[in-house]
Amino acid sequence: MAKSTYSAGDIKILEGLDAVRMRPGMYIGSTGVRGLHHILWEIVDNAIDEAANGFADRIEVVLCADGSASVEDNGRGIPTDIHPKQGVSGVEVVFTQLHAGGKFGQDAYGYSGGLHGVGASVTNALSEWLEVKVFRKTVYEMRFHSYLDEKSGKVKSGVPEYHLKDTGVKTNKKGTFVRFKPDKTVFETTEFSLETISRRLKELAFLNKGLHIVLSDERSGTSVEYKYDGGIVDFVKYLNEGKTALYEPPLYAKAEKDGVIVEFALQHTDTYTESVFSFVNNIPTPEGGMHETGFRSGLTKVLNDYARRENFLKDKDANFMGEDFREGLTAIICVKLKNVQFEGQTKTKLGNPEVKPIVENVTIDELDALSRNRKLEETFENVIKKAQAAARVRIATRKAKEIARANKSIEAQNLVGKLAACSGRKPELNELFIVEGDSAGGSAKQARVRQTQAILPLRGKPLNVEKKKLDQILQNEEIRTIISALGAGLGANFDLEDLRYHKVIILSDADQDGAHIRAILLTFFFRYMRELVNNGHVYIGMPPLYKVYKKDVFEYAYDDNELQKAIEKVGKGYQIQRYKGLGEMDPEQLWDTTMNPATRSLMQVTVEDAAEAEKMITVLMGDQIEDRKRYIQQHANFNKEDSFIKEVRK
Ligand code: 28F
Repeated sequence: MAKSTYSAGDIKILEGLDAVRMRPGMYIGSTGVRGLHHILWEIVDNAIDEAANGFADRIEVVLCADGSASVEDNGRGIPTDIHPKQGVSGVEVVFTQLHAGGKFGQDAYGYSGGLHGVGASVTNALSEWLEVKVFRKTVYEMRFHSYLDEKSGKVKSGVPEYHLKDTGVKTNKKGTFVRFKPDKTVFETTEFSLETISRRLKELAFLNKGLHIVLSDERSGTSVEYKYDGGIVDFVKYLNEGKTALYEPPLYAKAEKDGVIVEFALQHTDTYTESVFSFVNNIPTPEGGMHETGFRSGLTKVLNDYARRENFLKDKDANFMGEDFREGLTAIICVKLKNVQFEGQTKTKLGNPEVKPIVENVTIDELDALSRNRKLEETFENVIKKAQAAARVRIATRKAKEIARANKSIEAQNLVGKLAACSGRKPELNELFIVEGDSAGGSAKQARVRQTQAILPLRGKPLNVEKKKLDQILQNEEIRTIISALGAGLGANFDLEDLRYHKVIILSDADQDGAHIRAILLTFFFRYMRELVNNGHVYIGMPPLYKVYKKDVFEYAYDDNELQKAIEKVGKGYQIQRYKGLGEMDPEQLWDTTMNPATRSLMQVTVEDAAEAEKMITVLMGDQIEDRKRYIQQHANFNKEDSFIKEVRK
C-alpha cells in the first residue's frame, strides 16, 4: 500500500512541472485553443494506448459544465504499486514526471504517439486541479492542484494533495479515470470545442477497430458515440459516401515487418482525384513522408505486375504510371513504429527512411496475395480499367502540351507558293478553300474573290491522323500547312480568337478519293480543332455532278434526283456534262457552282452528339479493322464517313 502523506522530500521532482508552467509553449506548442486541446489529447492518448495494446475497448470523454474535462478507459488501470526506482506509485510517476522516458518507456508500453508524447504530467502542470481514479478491485484516488506559493511568490504546479490512496470502496470496474480543469491563467481560452474533439475522436474510433468512444458535452447536454468494427475499411467507406465506388468492399491488409505494423485500406471511385490519408501511431501525417512514398510505389508495382500477368498490358506496352492507379483512389495508410522522426513545415511528415521499403514490401506482398484471390478478380479488373482510362487522358494531355510547343515552330512555317491568301483583314468575312488537287486549286485561284477568299491546294492525301502519333502528324506537310494557314494553333492550344477564316471550306471530288480526303480532314479538325467544328466554321463545298445545258441555258445537278429536274427545266435538245472531278471545271464553272456565295451549295459540319462522333471516328478511322467492320454492319444505313455531318445548305 502506498504511503498517503506527502512529504517535503517529494517536492524536488515537481520542479519539472514548474518549468512547464513557465514556458508552456515549449511543451504544448501554444497557449491558444490548440494548446488547450493538446492537454486533453495527452490524457486521451494514454487511454487510446491502453486500448491499442488490447487492454481496453471503451473510452468515455466528458466535457463538464465547470470547464473541466474527464477521460475514462476500461483498461488495466495505471499501476498503483510503488515504482521500484521512483519510490512512489505508478500513478504519481505518470502525473508528476516530465516525459518519463519519452512517454513512459515505449518498450514496456508498446507503441505510442510522438506528437502528444510529452505525457500526462504536462496536463497536470497546466491545470488548476487534476483528479485520478484507478479502478482495480477497489477505487484508488489521487488529486493534484496548482497554487500561488506565498513565500516565493511563484506558482507551484501539479502538486499532489496526498499520495495515491486506496479508498477501500469496492468496484467491478477496471481502468483509469482522469478529470482536470485547464488553468485560466495559462490559456487564452479554456473553452473546449465540441467540433474539434468529436472530429478527432471519430478519427480515433476509425483508426482503432472496435473501440467504443463516447463523448458527452454537459454544457450542451449532447452526446455522441463512435464504434467502427471495420476500422479503416469503414473509414474509407465513410470518405467515399456519396461517390460511386468501383468495387465493394474496399481492399484491406495488415501486416508487421521489422517491428513496423502496416495497415491499409483502399477503394477506387469513379471520381478523378486522389484522397490518400496517412497516420503514424494514430497521428495524422498530412505532409506524408516515407510511409506514403512506400505505399505509392508498392501500389504501382503490384498493379502493373497484375496488369501484365492478366494481359491488360501486352509485352510492347509501357507500364501504367503511378498516377493512373491513383485516379479516384481513396486510401488510408497507418503505420505504427518506435522512435518516430517527424519532419516538415508542421512536423507532420514521417522522416524515418527505413519505413519506406518496409511499407513498400508489405504493400506488394499483401496486395499481390489479394490480386491472386479469384474472388477479387472483378475488383482488380475494375482497378485496371480505371487506370486504363486515366492513362488515356494522361497521354492526351501530354500530347496537347507537345502540340502547344510544336505550334511555335509551325507559326513560322513558310506558306509561299501553297496558300493564296486573301487581302481582307476581317476573319469573319474570310473564307479558306482547302482544295483537292493542284489543277482544281489553280482554277480556284483564278476564280476567287481576292479580298475574302483564300485557296489552299492539297497535293496529296493528308495524313489519317487517327492512326498516327502527334509527332508523325506534325511531320505531314499538308497538315502543317493547314494549321499554319488557320493561324489558331491546335489541340489544347487552339484559340478561336486567332482564327483567320470564319469559313473553312473543304472542296474535294464527289468520288471515293474525295470522300476519303474529306473524312481525313474532318477527323483532323474533330481531334485537334474541336472548337472549329463546334462553332460551325467547317463546311463542305458541293461541286455538282452534272451540268445540263442547251445554247446559253444551263442547270447544275448535285445528284440523280436533281438531274431529272434539271433535264425538265432545260427542256428538249439538252446536253449533259458529267463532271469527273473539280479539275475538269474551268475557273468560271468552279466559281458558279462551288465558290460564288450567291449560287453555291455548302454543307455545314456540326457535331450533334460528341460522344457518338467520338466513337464513330475511333472506329472508322482507327486501326481496329474488326471493330470497323462490325460498326458498319450494325449501321447499315450509314452514309459512310460523313454521317456525323448535318446537312445545311448555305
Ligand atoms: C484516462 C486516461 O491514462 N490509461 C492508462 C495505463 C495502464 C498502464 C500504465 C496507463 C506506470 C509508470 C509506466 C498497467 N498495467 N487513461 C489512462 N492506463 N499506464 S495510463 O502504465 C504506465 C506505467 O510508467 C499499465 C501494466 N502496465 C501498464
